[in-house]
Amino acid sequence: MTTFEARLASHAATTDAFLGRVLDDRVDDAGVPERLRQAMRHAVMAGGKRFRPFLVIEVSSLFGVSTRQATATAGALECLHCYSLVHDDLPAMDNDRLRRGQPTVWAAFDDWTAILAGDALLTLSFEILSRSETHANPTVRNELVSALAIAGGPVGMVGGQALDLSSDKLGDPANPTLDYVRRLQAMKTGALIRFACEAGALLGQASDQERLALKSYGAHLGVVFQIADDLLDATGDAATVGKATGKDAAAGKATQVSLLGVEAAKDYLATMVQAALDDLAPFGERGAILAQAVHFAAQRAK
Ligand code: GRG
Repeated sequence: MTTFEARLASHAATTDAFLGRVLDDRVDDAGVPERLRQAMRHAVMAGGKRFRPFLVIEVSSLFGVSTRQATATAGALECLHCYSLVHDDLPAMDNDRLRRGQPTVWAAFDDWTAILAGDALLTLSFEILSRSETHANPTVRNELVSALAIAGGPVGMVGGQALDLSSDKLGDPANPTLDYVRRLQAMKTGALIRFACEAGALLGQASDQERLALKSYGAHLGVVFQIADDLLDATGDAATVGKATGKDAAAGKATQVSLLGVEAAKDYLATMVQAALDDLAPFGERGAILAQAVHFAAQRAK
C-alpha cells in the first residue's frame, strides 16, 4: 500500500466512524422511521472512496488543523455527496441500479424512500456544519455553510446536473459543445471537489492567497476527476468500477471523451494534472500528499 492509499484508507475509516455515530444519534434521538433510517444508512455506509473527506482533512492539515477537528466538515460534505448520488441514480435522472458495487437506494427500496433519504442527507449535512464541534468559531461555521450551499446549489452541483439532464432529456442543446460540457462538469462534479479544498482552507483560517491557490487546485483536480470518470465509463468494466459502464456512448452523451476522443482527452487530462500540481507550489513539501491525490484521481480504476 502506498502512503497515499494508507492515508486515504485511514481518513475513510475516521469519516465512516463519524458518519456511523451521526446516523446512530439521529435514530435514537428523533425516532427516525425505520425504512428511512435503513435507506440513509445504505446510501452512506455502502462503501465509497471518501475522496472528498480526504481532501478536507488533508487541506486542513496544511494549516495545523487536526484530523479530529476536520472530520465533522468532511462528514458533512460526504452526506451531501451521498445525497447527490442517491438522487442521480433515480429513474427520473440517470436511472442506475448499481452504485459502489451495490443496488442503488431506489432499487433496494423504492423511489419515494430514495428521494426522502437524499433529502434527509442533504439537510443533515448543514445541521452537522452548524454544530459547535465543527469549528469553535461561529464565523467559520457560517462561512462553511455558505460555501457548501453555493457549491451544492444552482450555481454549483444542482445547476450542473440541470444542464446535463437538459441536454440528455430535452435535447437542449442537441449537440453540446466542449465549452458547454466543461462548464456543466465544473458545476456538477467540480464544485464539491473545490468546496472540499476551500473548506480545509476555511477551517485552517488560511490567508486569501492560500485560499485562492487551493480553490484553483480544487478546480483543476475536479476536471481531472471528471475526465477520469468519463474514461472509466468509456473503457472500464462494471465489475471493477462498481457501477454501470459504457452508458455515455450508449446514450450518445457528450463528454470530453466523446468530443475529443480517448487520446486527446488523456492529453487534456495530463495538462490538468500539471495545472493542479502547479497550484501546490506555494506549499512546497507540505503539499506532497495532495500532489499524490492528483495522480490518484487521474489513474483511479473505480
Ligand atoms: C442529483 C443534484 C444532483 C446531482 C448529481 C453526483 C452527481 C450530481 C452526478 C453523478 C454522475 C457522475 C458519475 C459524476 C461524475 C463524478 C462523480 C461525482 C463520481 C462519483 O463520485 P466518486 O467517484 O464516488 O467519489 P464514491 O462512490 O467513491 O463516493
